[in-house]
Amino acid sequence: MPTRTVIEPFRIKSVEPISRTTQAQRQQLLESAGYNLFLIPAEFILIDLLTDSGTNAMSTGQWAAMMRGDESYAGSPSFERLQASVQAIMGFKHVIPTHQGRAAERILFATMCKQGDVVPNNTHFDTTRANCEFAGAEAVDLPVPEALQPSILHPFKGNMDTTALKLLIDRVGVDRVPLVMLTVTNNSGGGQPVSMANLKAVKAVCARHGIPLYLDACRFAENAYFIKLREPGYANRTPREIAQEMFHNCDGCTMSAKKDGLANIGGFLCTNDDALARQEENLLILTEGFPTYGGLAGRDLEAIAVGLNEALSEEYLNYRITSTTYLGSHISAEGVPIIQPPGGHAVYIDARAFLPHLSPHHFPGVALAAELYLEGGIRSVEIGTLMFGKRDETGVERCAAMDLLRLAIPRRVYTQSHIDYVVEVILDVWKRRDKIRGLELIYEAPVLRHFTARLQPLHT
Ligand code: P61
Repeated sequence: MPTRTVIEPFRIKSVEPISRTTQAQRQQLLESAGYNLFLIPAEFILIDLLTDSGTNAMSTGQWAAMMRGDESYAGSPSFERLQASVQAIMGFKHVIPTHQGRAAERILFATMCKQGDVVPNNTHFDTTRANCEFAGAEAVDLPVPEALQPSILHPFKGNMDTTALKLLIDRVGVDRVPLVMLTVTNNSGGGQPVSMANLKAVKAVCARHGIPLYLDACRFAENAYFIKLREPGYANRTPREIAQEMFHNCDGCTMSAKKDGLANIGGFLCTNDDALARQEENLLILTEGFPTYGGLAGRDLEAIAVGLNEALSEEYLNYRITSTTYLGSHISAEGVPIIQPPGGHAVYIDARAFLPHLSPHHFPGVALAAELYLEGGIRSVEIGTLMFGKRDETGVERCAAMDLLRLAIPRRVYTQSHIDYVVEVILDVWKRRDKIRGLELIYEAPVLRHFTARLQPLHT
């Protein structure tokens, strides 16, 4: 078979205009947004790579399914279809719908954790960490050492350090570890996958201590496809079979359907534990809604039921992973430092290496995000000291382990020429990188500060 271009496995039926701005307008917009791209209105963004969450383009199959969404308050058949889809892939006994991933996290941690508990994860994403801490537990990240070295190649940089997990459980005592989580793929660590072998090794440690293992399953299909591509023994298995095996080794999951659910909103929480499920449903009723809709419209449940299956299509996953790699390899070929290899849903630029003249205290990831916007109207997100840094008791900033700039690719939204444009803009900024100034904070909220923070350029 000749090697041909991997094409987008869809054609475009409905288009959404995107608007250009001038550099002078963008400079003004940046200043009035306090150099925080979350605060720039979307109409002034040309290519939006802020997130792959909820920004997916839905298929004709999903739109058609939405039309049969049943909006009954209780016992909607749309919920039954969602439940059937989830159970066919994930196999869990209880499926509890929520309005998005973080609602599932809040209910999970509120039910399972108490003050002083410890929750290990390969790397908690920010909402997961915040919800865990809000429940009084300590969120501990246990990535493998390779995960913290952006330039080295490793097929499964999302893996958890199982030795560190055993040591942690021995140190704090099994009674303080109500669950262990694995984030697939590991978003904060570069969209890197977890291998099946690592997942099973983590499960074995958990099982020895009677601790349940939960997946933060947002990008489970992309993780399954990486296992197919990279892990010996899986090349001839379908992504669906691999996903089934992943979930079979777990006791529950949280899910944001805004990622590999290919929907624009929604999520769910799963467990095999009857008593826990009852408590979780009671909490759901208090704040989200009745257990057959959980804060979603019936049509949303339908979109997710179809989307979960589409996300496991091998042709779709091949296109998805190839197009993310395309962006990563074109910028890294010119010297731009990225987390290697490129992730599933995003390319992560190592902002500290891109801007070595900036101290991490001056937010190199945020400064680089501002420059990409100024240069070409591209919106990205910092995953670094603004998102994860913390002040100690004396008010001194403790920087994050890495300062990354994430270019997240919405699913089925942009074409190859959009991505070529992104490459050109990044390379133009790369050429003038030594002129880029750092930033200082002028406002920060007490939690999840990156959403609303305001910054200004440092005076030189
Ligand atoms: C994202 F700037 N992710 O990556 P929800 N777990 C994991 C996620 O990636 C995740 C959630 C749980 C987002 C959206 C986002 O500061 C930010 O449905 C691995 O968004 O509640 C979400 O799922 C939560 C972007 C979230 C951010 C927080 O872009």
